[in-house]
Amino acid sequence: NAMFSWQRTAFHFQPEKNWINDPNGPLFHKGWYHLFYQYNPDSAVWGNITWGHAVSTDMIHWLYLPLAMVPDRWFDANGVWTGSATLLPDGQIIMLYTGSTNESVQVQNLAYPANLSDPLLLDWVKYEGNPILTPPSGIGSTDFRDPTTAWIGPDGKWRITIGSKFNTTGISMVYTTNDFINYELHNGVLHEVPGTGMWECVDFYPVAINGSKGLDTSVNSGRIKHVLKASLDDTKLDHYAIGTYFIENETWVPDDPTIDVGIGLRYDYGRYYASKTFYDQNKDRRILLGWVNETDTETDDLKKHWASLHTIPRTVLFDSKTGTNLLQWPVEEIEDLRLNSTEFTDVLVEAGTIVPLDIGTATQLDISVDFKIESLDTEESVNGSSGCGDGAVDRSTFGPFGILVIADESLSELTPVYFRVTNSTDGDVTTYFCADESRSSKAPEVFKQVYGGKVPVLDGETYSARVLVDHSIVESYAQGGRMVISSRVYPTEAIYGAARLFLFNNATGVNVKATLKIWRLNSAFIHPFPLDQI
Ligand code: DQQ
Repeated sequence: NAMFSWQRTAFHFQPEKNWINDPNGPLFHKGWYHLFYQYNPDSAVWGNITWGHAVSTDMIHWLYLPLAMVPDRWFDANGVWTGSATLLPDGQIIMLYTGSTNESVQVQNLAYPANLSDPLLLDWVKYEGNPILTPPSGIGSTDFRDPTTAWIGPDGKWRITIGSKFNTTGISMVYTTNDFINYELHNGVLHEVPGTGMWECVDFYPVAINGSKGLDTSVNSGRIKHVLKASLDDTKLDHYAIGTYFIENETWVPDDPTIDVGIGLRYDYGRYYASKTFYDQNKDRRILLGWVNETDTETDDLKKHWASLHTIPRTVLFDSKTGTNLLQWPVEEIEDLRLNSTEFTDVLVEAGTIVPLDIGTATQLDISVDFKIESLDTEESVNGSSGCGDGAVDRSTFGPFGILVIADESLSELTPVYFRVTNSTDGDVTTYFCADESRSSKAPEVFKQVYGGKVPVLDGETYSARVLVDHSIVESYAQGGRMVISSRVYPTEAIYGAARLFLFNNATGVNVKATLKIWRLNSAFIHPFPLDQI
């Protein structure tokens, strides 16, 4: 079906057709990255949830494999829901996942590969004794899901954490186990935050305070911190916080209680949910995968026969410069898609102007841009319109300035990705990074939003962004990955060869200079694994 075919992405992971949601059980095994995912094999809306499966050697060029697990047992009859993998020191692979039972009770189940020597891990065995965990007393039967990757303590016991809620308090419970069959519930929670509601897809992992390597989930010594992430069911936002894990009493304490889980930082200030990290032992890095859903209508999704996608996998590191946030960055393998590049140096963009960037068709791009602002001398005179304001049309002294992506020649459709700097009377400079979808599509009934928030810019830094453009998704990274925004856009004019790229400066008080390197990106040609050839 060619309906809206220009909205299909070229290098983001999507199934061939139908509905996808959360990434599940990512792992690296015998030369292959494995991605499992929440998948409806029958329709472009959520339901009949099974585990789809794909492999890749670089997390970009994925190959679809047959379904890994389907809802065929009483303990997962209403869905094989989200789960995580744990690689044991002896080479075994443990897969823990949530089953929605025949009575729609959320339980945890154990599965493992039938044949570890198969690099493709095609066959999965569900443990006969499932479920291995049922909702503990005091926990609602539909508030108990998404087990994490396990980590091992000095006592030789493995731990997992599972999100839930108690009234309106979001919580994460800890279980210990020796064999992944018998578990003990720890008395007291790993963490809780009042008012944040049900915690889905909890993730918990160490990050090094210095250095550029990721850490195995069990690392708990040296100069490290622990990240706790929850996907908030009430708001559909992924919130993380950085803190310290005390294994002696199985608690985690945020560095700054005012930016605790669910009330502070987000992985992505756009459309993004149900993410999960894993430690990639192949390249010593921690990789973050996330789900981005559609913002068009369900009717359109049914017509086009597909819905949702995953972001480009991102490496995750602690930001040792700010000490307060993570850094996310597209995996280096995406750079293998780079075709020809065009460079622009110190392009002057005067206040109130738009400058076209002559790069040809602009539907698949990897953009690096640096802005220098002429001066920040005057005080900001912005009245009331702070942050991202009402979008890129909302002018103030020092912004917004940025780029217009997925724009047509006549600017009838465009998506500004931009910075806005404010300078208060007391001399505090604040920078916001934003993406404005409000003019991104002429199609009716598309949900269009202005996304964004504050991004730390340190002394001497320019305003820098990396933007990945792929037909109907724009992933924008500011200041080396301190802040990320993923947007879905549904152009009707700015499609195929009609899509263009522009610089803009809508500040009233300053000129800016932009330096860019722009690569056209190849498609990843994601397709079925040629199983008949092996
Ligand atoms: N998606 C799964 C659940 C999880 C939710 C069901 C988050 O396990 O809590 O498809 O998107």
